[in-house]
Parts: sequence; C-alpha cells; structure tokens
Amino acid sequence: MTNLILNNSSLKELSARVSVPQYNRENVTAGIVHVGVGGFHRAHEAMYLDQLLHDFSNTKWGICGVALLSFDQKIYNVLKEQDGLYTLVVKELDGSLTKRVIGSIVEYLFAPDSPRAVIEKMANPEVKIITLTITEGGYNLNEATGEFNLDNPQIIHDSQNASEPKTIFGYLTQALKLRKEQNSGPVTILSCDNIEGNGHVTKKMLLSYITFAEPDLLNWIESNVSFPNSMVDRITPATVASDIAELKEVSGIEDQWPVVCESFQQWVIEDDFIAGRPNLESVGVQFVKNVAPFEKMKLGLLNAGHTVVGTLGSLVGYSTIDEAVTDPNIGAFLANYLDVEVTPILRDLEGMDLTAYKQTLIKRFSNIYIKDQIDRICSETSAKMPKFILPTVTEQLKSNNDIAFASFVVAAWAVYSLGYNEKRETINIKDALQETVFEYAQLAQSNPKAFLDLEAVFGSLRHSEIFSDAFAKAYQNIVSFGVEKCIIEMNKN
Ligand code: CS2
Repeated sequence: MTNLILNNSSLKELSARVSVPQYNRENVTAGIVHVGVGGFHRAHEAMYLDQLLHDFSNTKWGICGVALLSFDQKIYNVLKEQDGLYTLVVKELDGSLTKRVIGSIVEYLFAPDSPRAVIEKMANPEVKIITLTITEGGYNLNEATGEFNLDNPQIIHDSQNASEPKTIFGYLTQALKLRKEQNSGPVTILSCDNIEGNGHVTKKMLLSYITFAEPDLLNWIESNVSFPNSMVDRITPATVASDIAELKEVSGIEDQWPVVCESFQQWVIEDDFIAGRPNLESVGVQFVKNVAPFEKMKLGLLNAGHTVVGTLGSLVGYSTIDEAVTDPNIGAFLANYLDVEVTPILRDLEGMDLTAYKQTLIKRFSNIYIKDQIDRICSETSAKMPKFILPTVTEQLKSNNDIAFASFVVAAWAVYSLGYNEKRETINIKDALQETVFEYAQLAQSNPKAFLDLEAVFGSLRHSEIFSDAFAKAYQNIVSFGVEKCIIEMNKN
C-alpha cells in the first residue's frame, strides 16, 4: 500500500481505503462561518455537516473555518495544505473503529493575517450562521460581577482599533456593522461551548461590548440577530503523534492532524435561526424549545464529572481519564458526587433519565481506546470550575444539602495548582489564569481559605461560611493524608 497525502487530489484513490466525501466539494459554498476549528468542532459540527452535504441539495451549508488566535497558526497551515480535509477516527467502546474523511470545511481564514477578510466573510450575505467554539473562558465574563469585563486590555484594544480586532467581540461587532451597512440580512450566532445558557451569555456579552463600542448598532441587532442556546457533546481528546502514525501505518493516509473521538454524539439546539438553517434533524440533531434541561444535565454530570476525575486523577499521578476513573476509589467518589450532590439539583428536569445518563457517562469515561488526556481535562480549570462545579455548590447550599464532595474537588484543585502531584512530579498546567491561581494556591498553604479569595473564579461563593469551612477541612485532609486515603474515608459515609 502506497502512502497518500490527504488532499483533494488523493481523495479518489483514498476512497478504496476509507469513506470520503461523495459530494462535489467544488459546488459547496460556506453558509456557516465557524470560529475555533479545534478537535471538538471537527469531531462534532463539521462531522454533522459533512453528513448533511451527502444529501446533494444542501450545497450552501459548507463551513468557512476561522482561526482567531496566532496560536492556531499550525492547524490553519495543516488544513490549508490538506484543502480543509482531515480524517475522523471514531473509536467504539470495544476498540473497533471507523475512519472517515470529512469535507465540510471548504474555506479557511487565519484572522491575525487578514482581519478584514474575516469581517467580510462574516458579513457575506451567503453566510446565515456564525458558530463558535471559543472555550468556556472565551466569553470575557467577570465571574465576580456576572458582567462583561470591559477592563480586559484586548477588549480595550478592539474598541480603539475597530478594523484590526483581536477578540471575537471585536470581530462580530465589525461584521454585524458591515452586514447592516451592506444589507446582508439577518444572521444567527450559535455558541457551541459548554456554558449554561450559552446563547444568552453570548448575546449578553456581545451586546455589552456593542453598547460600549458601537451603540448605534444595537437596534439593528435586536431585530436581525438570533442567539439560540445549544448543548453539544462528544468526547474528543487532543490528537497525539501515535494517532497520526497509526493512521499512516494502517491505512496509508498521511494526515497531519486527524481527529480521534468516541462514538457518542449529541447536539441539541433551540430552533431559533433568524436567517434559516440546514435540515440538521435529518442527521440526528435534536431541535427543542428549551435546551436548558439538557445543558444543565450535561454540564452538571459529564463536564463536572470530568473535572472531578481529572483533578483527583492528576494529583494521584494518572495521566488519562480512563485510568483515573477505573481506579475504584476515584470511580466510587465520582459516583457518590453525582448521586449525592448533583442528582438532587437535577431532579425536576422533565423527561431526563438521569440514572441511564450517569451509567453511560461512566462507560464513556472508561473507554480505554479514547485515552482522553487529564492535561486536556484540567486545562483552563479556572474557567471550568464556575461553569461545571460551582453552580451545583450554590444550588445545594440553597437547600442546605451536601457539598462535601464538591468542596473536596475544589480543595484538590488548590493543591494541584501548586504544580506537583502526590508523587512530586511536575504537573503540566495550562490555564489563562495560571499565575494568579498559583499565587492564591501559595497563600492557601498557610491559610487554606485564602484560595477562595480568587474572586474571578469563586465570585460571591467565597462568602459562604459552610463552603469555605468544608473547603478548608478538605484542604487540610488532603495535605495531611493524601487524596487516596481521604476519598476512601469519604466513600465510606
Ligand atoms: C471536557 C469537555 O473540557 C472538558 O473539561 O469536559 O471537553 C468534554 O469532553 C466535552 O464537553 C464532551 O462533550
């Protein structure tokens, strides 16, 4: 078998080895602009649209990917070289896998090189939807006030350099302004990040910026832009060198950046697309009136569950989620946390089978073929805590319910943030607030509660005596006895 470099010209020959797009990519135009073409987008939205494009009447729903940050240079270069093509390797729980070349990304722009091209693309009348995966921390929300952070230097930059923005808010504002000026028509902005009420948050944050930077645009937006909420789900670890090597060895495909993911996939969206939308229900997307119950369940159980297993697993010295969750003590801790502290706040969600969801989620975490990196899960924990774990604590406190497991995880994060696991090995921390978190983690060594003064994460929760006592107790226990002994004790109760 000869090796073939993945691009448009090798597709035909590759079709004998893997499934490839059967539609004519040259006929496909970009009705969607997507910002943040990471692994998750490529395993999820781009995959759904690829499937949709196989119904040949859908040619206007291709994707134009946008790389917003200089950090994205590498993926941009790769996708450019590969004509937007990449291989999606889906791994089942039993280890069987399917490989498929995805063709829905038909254009790609690198914003730092050509901000104008991105603004014009977003304002193109053919574009009906702008989708975002800009991460939980990307919305510039001040957790302490619940408001848009106007002090962020990048936001100030954008307000003073309108034609060369750096943030998503600067880009969207200029694009909407241009849409209004050139009569491009309405557009939907769809957030695909793991945030409760992600559409509401996007709208609130964008309007705050616009009120500050381009107030004349507000009326137009009110009647020309919609912001549906959505819930997205598919576990997608970071691609590693062995994924690339394996694909080459087994299938002879030279793909510089394939994506590996689990087979589970879910996308639930509120049907509020002001400029029309593709017929995504035909490929399994659920359209609902209210996405809140789905989102609450997923963030509270799955994403929070990841943070629990990742933080404890990292301190103990594991490197993947499957290793950590199959450690019986961590596995039992996770099950207890979900049953005792999360399930009570979800009990009123109509039509949700929580027991089945929890069982499936533990199976998904345990998938030994996925090897989801704890480093990935623990990246940006300062943004994930307030979205995944702390809302549960707040709700549990309102009903005087248990918060011991959650407080323990927060305490474990404080210890983790010192940068060493319990084997005294360095932890590879990746967090936009890393330096600040480290300072508070150091203070916590002599006064644990000082960690909770990290206002950007804990907001007003730091004033709760019950929470801070539970946190301090957990912190002392971890330092004195180590994670494992503590969780064995906690699991007994
Ligand atoms: C993870 C998510 O980043 C995280 O902490 O929980 O990336 C998770 O894998 C996805 O949301 C799954 O849908």
